[in-house]
Amino acid sequence: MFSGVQHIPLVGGGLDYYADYLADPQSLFAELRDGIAWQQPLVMVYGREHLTPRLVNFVGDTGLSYQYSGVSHATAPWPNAIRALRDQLLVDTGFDFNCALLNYYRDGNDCMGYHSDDEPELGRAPCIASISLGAERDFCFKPKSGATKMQKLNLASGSLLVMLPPTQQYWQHALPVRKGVAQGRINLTFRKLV
Ligand SMILES: O=C(O)CCC(=O)C(=O)O
Repeated sequence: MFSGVQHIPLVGGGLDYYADYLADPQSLFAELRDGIAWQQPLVMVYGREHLTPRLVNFVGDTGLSYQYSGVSHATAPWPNAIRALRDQLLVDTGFDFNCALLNYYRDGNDCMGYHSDDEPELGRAPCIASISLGAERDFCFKPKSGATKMQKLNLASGSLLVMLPPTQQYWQHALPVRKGVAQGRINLTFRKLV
């Protein structure tokens, strides 16, 4: 059982951070690293095709699809361990999720640029719950308005970060390159497609 939650207020939103949400993150990391059919889609950047700088997969309830890296992807069935986490998140946070985007950063060269999870199919004010496994990585936030400074959190293995509504409306987040990180990290972002 996790020890507690830290609330981080943001102007226009807020974060709940559970540093030790999972008891054995390393086993789940190994299970997912070896068991998920990871993909590396091509993405268009300034008119040129590039491989996405991380591996991904998308799981969830049957029949859903989600647009990432410019392409629509249908859900793969929930792996048992991730479905169990989805069920536990409903108990612990009160938020109900029907899919999860999985990201595998093989080392500190893999990354994700600034964006908001604000696609129309997530509804007007989505909640995003993000579980981290493996290497600790910096997670950066900046307001869309540019009004306040960038903020940084170090996401621990086994942690849960809940980005509360309406954070996606006003803030962007990113996982920058960290050249010194040799270990892999897996991130599960639970979402609700409406
Ligand atoms: O890996 C992370 O912690 C961030 C993932 C993320 O921003 C996303 O999937 O939209």
